[in-house]
Amino acid sequence: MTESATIQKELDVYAIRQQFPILGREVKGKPLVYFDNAATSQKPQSVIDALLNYYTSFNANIHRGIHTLAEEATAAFEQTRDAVKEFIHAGSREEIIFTRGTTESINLVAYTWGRQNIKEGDEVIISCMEHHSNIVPWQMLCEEKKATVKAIPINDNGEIIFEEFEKLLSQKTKFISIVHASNSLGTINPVKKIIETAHKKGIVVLVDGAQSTVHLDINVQEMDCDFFAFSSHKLYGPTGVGVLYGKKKLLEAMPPFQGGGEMIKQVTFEKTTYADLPYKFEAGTPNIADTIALKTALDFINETGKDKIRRHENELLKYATAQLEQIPGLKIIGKAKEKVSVVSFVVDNVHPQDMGILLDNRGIAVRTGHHCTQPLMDRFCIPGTVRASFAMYNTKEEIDELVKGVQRAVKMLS
Ligand code: 7TS
Repeated sequence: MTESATIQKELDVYAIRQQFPILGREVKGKPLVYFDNAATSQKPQSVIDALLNYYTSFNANIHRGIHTLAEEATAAFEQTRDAVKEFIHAGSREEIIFTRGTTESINLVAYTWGRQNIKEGDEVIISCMEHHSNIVPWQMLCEEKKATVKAIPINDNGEIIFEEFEKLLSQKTKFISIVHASNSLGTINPVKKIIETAHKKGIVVLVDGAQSTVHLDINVQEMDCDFFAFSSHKLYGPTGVGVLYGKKKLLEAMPPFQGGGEMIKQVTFEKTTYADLPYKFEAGTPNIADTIALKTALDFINETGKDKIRRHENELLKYATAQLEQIPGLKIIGKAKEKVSVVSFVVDNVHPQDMGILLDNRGIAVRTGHHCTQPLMDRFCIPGTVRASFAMYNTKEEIDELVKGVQRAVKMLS
């Protein structure tokens, strides 16, 4: 038995596939090959059942009712907070704030910590490979405050140039917001080293974990980040839920994000006092059903085993890279030493969108375009890429289909 066969057996990818009902469907008369996992992952039956179970058995608003349904819903909602705390190894459950997703988590920090702490002339550092959701909130903040956003350059492999990062740091630097794993390149950034360097200068750091949380072990205490943001829907969980982790001391000192119910201690027309953490940042009725089902998704990942998943995904990444690289005229964008399972590529004389359409005709779902990282595309002087991103349920046979599809498309289009 080959090494790769052993690894596949270890994960039992075919048993896993059985748990994702959508993988049984056809697209354009062909079995679906779903390679758009960096955009959103598919959901296992247990997550779908958790949603159904909530609405059929204990739908109620949380934190306010004393009746049985409200108590059950509140308990389930709060269990997800505990599960998230364990999943990212946070120090306390008060540091886990539920949001709508990574985008809202980053905006929350920009609007609260940012508005409170960024002053005229200050600098916020991001990198060249950020998703727009980790660029635009900082631009909006800096425009308001007459501060500046600066971007860390990257090399041709798509890796941060650390010396250039160090050169950007000055007395003016107040905040760094950096992606852990790039959605367009797959690059895993050395966030621990960045944080260590930043903290020596008293700079606060947010890590965008939208792409890393599903692939890597996350330990926010070991990483020592000040904030960490991610989305449930890229983690086999439902859409509409995200998490902001923040160090308690920072969260306590921050003003609330939105005002409303749930986030208050007492309201009078003269003065309102705010709720304790984490509720200070959770105004209004939250996304109860999807938050509850997020725990089921985390359980699913834990039961499958993150180590096993990572080994399998690394195998897929290696295999896809090697196969695709053999296609004449194809160039992989993003060749960092440390990568998550994302392969982005361009082909001479072939527009990514045309490639995407032809692959879809064969039932293969890839992402094409700039992937909400326009400055990164500018860095590589390309309009966009074709991106295949792999999850635990993908197989080498599916990659073979992709390679065949790309080869055919190249013949037709170039
Ligand atoms: N940060 C990164 C690194 C991302 O990849 C994404 C979404 C976000 C932030 C925003 O996450 P959201 O859940 O709030 O939307 N990335 C992608 C993608 O690559 N294709 O579609 C969405």
